[in-house]
Amino acid sequence: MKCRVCKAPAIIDIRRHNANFCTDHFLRLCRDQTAKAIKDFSMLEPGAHVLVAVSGGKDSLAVWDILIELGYRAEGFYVGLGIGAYSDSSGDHARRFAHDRGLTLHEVDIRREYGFDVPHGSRAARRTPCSACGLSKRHLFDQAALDGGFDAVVTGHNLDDEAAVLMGNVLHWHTDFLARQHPVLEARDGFPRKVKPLIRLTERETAAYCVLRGIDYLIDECPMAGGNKHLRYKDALNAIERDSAGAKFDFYFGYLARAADRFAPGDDDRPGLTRCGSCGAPTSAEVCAFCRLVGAATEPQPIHFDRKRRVPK
Ligand code: Q46
Ligand code: ZN
Ligand code: ZN
Repeated sequence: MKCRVCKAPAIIDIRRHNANFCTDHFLRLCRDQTAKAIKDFSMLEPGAHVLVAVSGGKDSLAVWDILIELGYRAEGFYVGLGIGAYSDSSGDHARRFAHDRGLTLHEVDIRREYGFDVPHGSRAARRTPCSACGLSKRHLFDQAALDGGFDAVVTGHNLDDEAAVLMGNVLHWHTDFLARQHPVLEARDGFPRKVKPLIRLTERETAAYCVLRGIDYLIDECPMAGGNKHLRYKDALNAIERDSAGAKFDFYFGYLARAADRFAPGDDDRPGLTRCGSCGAPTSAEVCAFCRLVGAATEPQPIHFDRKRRVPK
């Protein structure tokens, strides 16, 4: 197996490119693919000042590393979600990455700052953990990007993530979600610009990128991801990809090129937004969804007594 570019021994094969690569040319491929996604979708101006949503996993650390290599001024933002040992470890990985490279990592701990954690707060608020978690992260990333005057929020979503979300949206014809499934969401109505520069790389490639760059990322999956249907869609897409290399790429990029326009919302379709009475974030209700979540998650819970033993159950 030889590198397509320099004919040295290759360390990875990429079937959808029908090619093998040595370490140097694979790393260059990852940077070039990211730069191409940024250029093709006009994601960022050269040297833009961006806030990377960092979880300590392979994708967020890879995109942060690649953006620095490509000359962007990238700072990280980490949200402590209070998911037991998983959160402790993810925070450690994010901090170590930033510290070793002299990069700036901003942090918010929702337990300390808002008085709840994802496992307990989601139960009290009667939401699934991923819904409470996603809502909290979106709100806090948006707020941090606006407060810090960043040009955009960057997330590490890769081709597998986007193809799996697209599959779910198409299977159930969630046309409102399809309308928003674009690698760039423009800033509007008090929301910051959001971009996904890793859409041309698979998760196998972002993992290989981290290993070859010596990036120590958190391998463990979040323990609350169990019921996540996107994992099943990823499995289904991987099964298709095994027989038909490039199918995942064609599915997602074909959608963007030939179908996404049909679902784009008109200006009249957007809900009228006001400011949250509590935090000032844009919202279509009196109080934004995050502030409602914080209220429900921190509401005192009734204690049920065991009458016989006269102790809390
Ligand atoms: S961290 Fe949060 Fe993910 Fe865990 S609770 Fe779900 S959304 S699975 S990216
Ligand atoms: Zn090579
Ligand atoms: Zn609010």
